[in-house]
Amino acid sequence: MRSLRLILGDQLSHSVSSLRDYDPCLDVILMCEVWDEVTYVKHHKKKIAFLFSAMRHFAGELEQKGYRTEYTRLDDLDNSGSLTGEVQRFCQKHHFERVVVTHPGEYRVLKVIELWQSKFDIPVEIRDDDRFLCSAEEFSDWAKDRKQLRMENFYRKMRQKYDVLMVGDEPVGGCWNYDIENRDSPKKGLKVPSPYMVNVDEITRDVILLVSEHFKNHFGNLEPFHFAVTRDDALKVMESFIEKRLFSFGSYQDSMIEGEPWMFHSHISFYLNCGLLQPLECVKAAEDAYIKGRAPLNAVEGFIRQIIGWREFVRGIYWLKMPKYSKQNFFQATRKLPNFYWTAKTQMNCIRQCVIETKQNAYAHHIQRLMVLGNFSLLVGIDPKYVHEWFLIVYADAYEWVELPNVYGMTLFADGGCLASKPYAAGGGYINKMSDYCTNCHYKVTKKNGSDACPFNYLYWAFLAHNRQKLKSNHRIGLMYKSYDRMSDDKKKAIRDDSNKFLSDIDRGTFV
Ligand code: FAD
Ligand code: DLZ
Ligand code: SF4
Repeated sequence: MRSLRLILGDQLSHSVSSLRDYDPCLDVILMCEVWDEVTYVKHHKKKIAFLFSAMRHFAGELEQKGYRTEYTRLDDLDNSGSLTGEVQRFCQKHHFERVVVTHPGEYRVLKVIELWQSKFDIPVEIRDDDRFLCSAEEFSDWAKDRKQLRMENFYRKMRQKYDVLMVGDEPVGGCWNYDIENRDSPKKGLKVPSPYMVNVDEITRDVILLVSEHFKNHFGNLEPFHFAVTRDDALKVMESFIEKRLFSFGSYQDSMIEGEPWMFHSHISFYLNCGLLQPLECVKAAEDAYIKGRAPLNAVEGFIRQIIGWREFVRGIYWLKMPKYSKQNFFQATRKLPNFYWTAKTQMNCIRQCVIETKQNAYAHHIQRLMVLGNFSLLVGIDPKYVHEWFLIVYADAYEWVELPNVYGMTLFADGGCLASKPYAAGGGYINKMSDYCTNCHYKVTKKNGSDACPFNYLYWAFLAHNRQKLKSNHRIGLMYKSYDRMSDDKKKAIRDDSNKFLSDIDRGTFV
């Protein structure tokens, strides 16, 4: 059957299900750069350049392998500007008998694709995305009849299923989770290896030019650009992580150092999420390093948990709960996102550093996202839809299936505890323990109240007090209310006053 095989921008895997049973005599592959996908939110310039360059390289590889490939460039004159428009155009051009596509990563795109069958009067086959380690059906089976969905239980099941770090039915080392060993503060003078950098080639140079011409008003710096844009280079990034960073990944997983955006993290989310790397090969490479004695268990287990645990778990939640998931707002937060999330113009050094690095790299590591940028938006009550939009725009690894549950579930508790057991709220003490940001800050992290006190300190208590009815029965937060209740009335008033002033300055746009 003469088939149009559509490959989306995050489906850049030679093993992708839409390519299976490709008929070289009849079929054509379609990949397209389209205005709608680039602008439905105004993605970071580096994210667009990364994806377009990776798409162009992938299309080149397909052609070299002998696949007939149609590739629409953003500035092609006949580009209709949307996925729907491009599929329609090519269906007319080649008279296909069906469209084959792998299940998209976003609910929004799925709804668009589901309209094609009736719109174009042609069968549309949506195939499972089996590049993930747990299908939506398997996750839904696991979730069925459970009172609570917790990553830890899911993770253990995945360890067993894929026989990773197991001795028979037991976890290697006797424990499933070594998180307790993964909370070192950054030591003074800690040497962080520089990240693996790929040189820009002609294809990437063209794309950088294209993005700089068309998307001037999008957030972010295009250069320097050193992401991998091919599978070969993505593999090198992964190998370099295993060799140079994995050893310390566990210990410094939660640490932040000013001027060290990459720390001991792997920087592979860009490649995993667009299909250049596969999750199991990364997991196996880390396990192998442990077996060969090249990395300790706390680091290897921690890394593997992120991939077969968190990554699959958040995807499971996304497909289980959409579309209602994106409408939730447990704390009924309504505030707008402060402008300094775009400009970095704030005297709160932790936020300034994280925004500067995000703008430069389209990357920030997990604790910067969760405990600085996310924590602040939780404490001040920013409407989840604005936080979601920001996180989807600014990171080169952001697609809704992974970004939304991390923002709504893990960071903002907007889902009321479906994904996480408690809100990740923290005062300045946490940021001070895990980073050196406070040393260069205008505010004093040791001061709890007053105009020069660290805002996280009073905002934390004000957040708890304000949401008491909703949180008091949460056993992981309950203890904090005991501490709050022991405070004097004067102290509570100071927290309220500082917080109210801060929030009204934020609302007026006068806070820096
Ligand atoms: P490492 O720290 O080296 O971890 C290894 C891999 O584990 C990552 O590449 C990623 O694939 C996976 N992983 C780790 N944590 C998570 C997690 N919480 N959820 C899913 N996968 C995880 N990750 C994205 O891939 N895309 C996003 O849009 C995204 N948005 C986030 C938004 C917020 C508010 C928060 C708190 C987290 C978000 N994450 C997101 C998860 C995590 O921060 C990133 O996966 C990680 O920072 C990517 O950097 P890395 O590859 O160096 O990760
Ligand atoms: C994120 C993105 C961007 C910026 N551009 C394109 C594009 O031009 N063509 C395309 O096929 N995909 C693009 N994507 C990814 C999609 O917006 C979408 O996030 C994924 O395909 C998941 O459904
Ligand atoms: Fe951030 Fe507070 Fe530390 Fe300043 S003092 S860097 S605002 S935690």
